[in-house]
Amino acid sequence: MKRALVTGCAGQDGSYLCELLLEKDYEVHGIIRRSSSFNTGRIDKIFSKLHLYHGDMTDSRSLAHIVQAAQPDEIYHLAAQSHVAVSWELPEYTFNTNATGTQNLLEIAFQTVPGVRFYQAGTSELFGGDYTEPQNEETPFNPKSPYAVSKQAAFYSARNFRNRGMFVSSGILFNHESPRRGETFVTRKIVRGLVNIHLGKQTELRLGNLDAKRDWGFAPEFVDGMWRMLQQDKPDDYVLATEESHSVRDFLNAVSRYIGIRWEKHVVTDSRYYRPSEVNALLGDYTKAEINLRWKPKVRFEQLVRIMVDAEFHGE
Ligand code: NAP
Ligand code: G4F
Repeated sequence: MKRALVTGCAGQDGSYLCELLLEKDYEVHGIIRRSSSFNTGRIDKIFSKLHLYHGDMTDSRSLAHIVQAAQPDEIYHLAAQSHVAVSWELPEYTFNTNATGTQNLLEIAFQTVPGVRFYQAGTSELFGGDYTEPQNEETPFNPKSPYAVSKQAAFYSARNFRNRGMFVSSGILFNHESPRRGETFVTRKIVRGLVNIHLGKQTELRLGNLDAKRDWGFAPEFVDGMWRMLQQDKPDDYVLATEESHSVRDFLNAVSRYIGIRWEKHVVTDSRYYRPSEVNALLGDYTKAEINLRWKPKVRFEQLVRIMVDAEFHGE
């Protein structure tokens, strides 16, 4: 039986990945954070099957203890301060968690379980959003937020450990969403807000830039891609995306059409949700993943919208 350690196992991706690994008969170890209220809602259904540890990416002693105890064959490093807008308010914490924390975890893994296979959660935010051509593994980085800077540092830490002989692969993942997406990310915020408005529980929805474009995929398919990266003969970097880009306004239109309401009557643009520097448009090219990993997304934009709206009405 293979053993996996998942950091950020209670997050959107972590929860789907733990389910996938359990289905594949892995022994799954996961790191959760101490919180004053319940923060394990996404993994409640599989809670008893997981080996859970309290830890924090800013506490390297806790990480050393956990890696030693879990003795993983594979590490999926997903824990991060993952909110781009919040990273301007918490730049130091974001860097400590995402960059220094990753460097420390890699060092600990290298010392403790040198044969481990390591997945690093990289992001399309690295590209900066000003390219007109689809972005792939060769596209230069242009990080535009404290979050993206921290993820660029983590990306190169991962590279350095690969150069030292460790099996370390980085996914450069474009946005991926699901009914488990955090409520403050734009897709879930829109779905939740418009469903609540439809049900008479909310009167308005406050949003920022409606013109930004993203390449939105379905999270369960993306965690399958992470697993595939660690099953290859050699470590490498891979873009996962859908090769379709839509604006926030398109997302509002699609949700409204499906629910049968007019968002224009309820949405208020609020400067609070604009960013000091915006990533205007992202569009990924997943050719390399399709060839090497045999990975291809099936859920397209309209279906993603339907999955999220249906779950908001009826539960997952
Ligand atoms: P998420 O839902 O925000 O989950 C992040 C997880 O990390 C949460 O469980 C969180 O704990 C945990 N965490 C945060 N700070 C931590 C710390 N200091 N120590 C330990 N754990 C900490 O994010 P996600 O969407 O699943 O994304 C997973 C990873 O992929 C992240 O690294 C993200 O940056 C990256 N990524 C995501 C996307 C996307 O579109 N979803 C795209 C590209 C890359 P709590 O549950 O207690 O908050
Ligand atoms: O949903 P978002 O907050 O996601 P963003 O910034 O693209 O980041 C997500 O995807 C990255 C991959 O590219 C991940 F690395 C990262 O961890 C995270 O998962 O915002 C999407 C777009 C932005 O352009 C933002 O300005 O939506 C725009 N937006 C407009 N109104 C809003 C809002 N975003 C949020 N969160 N809230 C709004 O009210």
